[in-house]
Amino acid sequence: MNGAEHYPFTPRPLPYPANALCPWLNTNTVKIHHDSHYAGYIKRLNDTLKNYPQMHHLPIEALLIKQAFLPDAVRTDIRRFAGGAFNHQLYFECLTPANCSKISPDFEKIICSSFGSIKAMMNNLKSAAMSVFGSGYAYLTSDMSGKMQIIILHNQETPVEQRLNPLLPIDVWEHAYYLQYQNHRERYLNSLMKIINWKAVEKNYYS
Ligand code: MN3
Repeated sequence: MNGAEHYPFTPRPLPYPANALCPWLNTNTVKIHHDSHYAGYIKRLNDTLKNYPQMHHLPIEALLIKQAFLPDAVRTDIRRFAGGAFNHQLYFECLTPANCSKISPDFEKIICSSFGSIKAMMNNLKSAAMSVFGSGYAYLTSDMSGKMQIIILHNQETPVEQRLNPLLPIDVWEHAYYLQYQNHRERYLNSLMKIINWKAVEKNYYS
């Protein structure tokens, strides 16, 4: 996250063309998810913050961490919209065209020390994502000691609220896949695993 970003927030552009993830995620699915859902969270976050100049210097992550100190009237909205903005920025950054999806040998060692193998990590991530009931995420995270763990979050909750380092969000809100996969969440997940930007996930691990 770029700490210099603050109100009024602007949506970050996709880090690749909207058709770059085809056929695993088709152009319309990516475009609508980014331009409508993600950008909508940014807009609603700005609308919520408009009359609260005392929060205009805060980056998204700080808004999430400082929730307890926020005015009661806007706390829930900020949690939802800042959370939605945060999770989506990370989601789009963590995807890449399939030919660029590769885990480095160094990062593989770290993954193996937490999960035993890459395969076990991917299987755990997929089954966590399958088990989310309603809207939410399966999230690859790491704790203060660097150990990775997979958690399930509902709606637009974020790992930073639990003081966990967010590495990779798997968005299983229906808006993330319904257009292309309808109710076949597992097919979406199988496709998503082919287009994970592991270089970005590794960068998140060290940041
Ligand atoms: Mn989404």
